[in-house]
Amino acid sequence: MAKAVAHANIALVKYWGKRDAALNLPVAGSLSLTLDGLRTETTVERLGRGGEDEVRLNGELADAGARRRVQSFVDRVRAQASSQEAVRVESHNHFPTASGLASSASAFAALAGAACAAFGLERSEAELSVLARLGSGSAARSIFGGFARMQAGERADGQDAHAVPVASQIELGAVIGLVTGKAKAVGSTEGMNRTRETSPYDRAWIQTVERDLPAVEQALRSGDFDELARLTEGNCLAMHANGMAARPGLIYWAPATIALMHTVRSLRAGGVPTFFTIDAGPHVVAFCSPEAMAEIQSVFEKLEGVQEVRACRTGPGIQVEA
Ligand code: 2P0
Repeated sequence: MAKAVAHANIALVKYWGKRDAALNLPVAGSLSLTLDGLRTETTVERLGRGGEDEVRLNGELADAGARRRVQSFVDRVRAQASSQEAVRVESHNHFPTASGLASSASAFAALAGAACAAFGLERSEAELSVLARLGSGSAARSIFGGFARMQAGERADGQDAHAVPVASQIELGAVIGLVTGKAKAVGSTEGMNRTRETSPYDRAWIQTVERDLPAVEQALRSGDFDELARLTEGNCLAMHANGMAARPGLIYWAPATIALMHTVRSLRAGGVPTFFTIDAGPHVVAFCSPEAMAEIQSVFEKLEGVQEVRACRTGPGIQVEA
């Protein structure tokens, strides 16, 4: 039996648009921070026979949709190993209860590591990142700890579309304000495809990402926190503006989302080093210097509509035990 542990990541420069939907090839790159508090542990056991795989998520048998997604991912690993052996996959998400956070990133990163190890495939981090991307685009970045940049790549087969680690002078923590509400209406995959097909701003969005990526890397390298704040918030708002301009428009925010954004900005105006980002949902992530985490957490906890607050530090890359 093989086991892998991976952590979720939150993007500072967002992935929103695919050039190839089947292979999860992004139109542009992205850049994220892996976080320690959001962990997935996955084991893969070979069953010594063909036939059906067994998939358990958080102790329960997976529904048909989730099982198919896991099974078709493991099929790729079986093909690489020239095997037809069925497997038992068990995956546990150690996430806050209100979640809605990017669990597919840590899930497919951990599954890539555990499945390769179970079938005796030795893979580099770049190769694991290519494989994880086939499960979910953002999972490619969770192979690495700290900051990681996803490369869009140019090849049609996606072999150059993987993440790479990024050096930084800046250490960040993240305080996540989980907003009360129902599961998001439109999933990321559908949301990004709709945006690409119908938003009049999509070209400008891709150009924005191509400008923001090297600028964010430069800000991390030189330790320019204010520039990092300006670029990250701008990139997040541009992604959401692009989604809002799709037909029908995507509105991921709840009232508390907007309250949290204003709170982060007024904390920053008062000298607290923090800035926000938001994924395809209502929750707000306040990136900050680690010393500011406790203060931001206590401010977030008092806001109406905030159900739970989770503070995370920089997380490690994938750990695999064969
Ligand atoms: C990101 N998101 O860069 C962006 C920002 C959500 C908003 O990557 O279709 O679940 O599986 O490749 O990876 C979420 O998209 O999408 C995502 P698929 P994924 O983190």
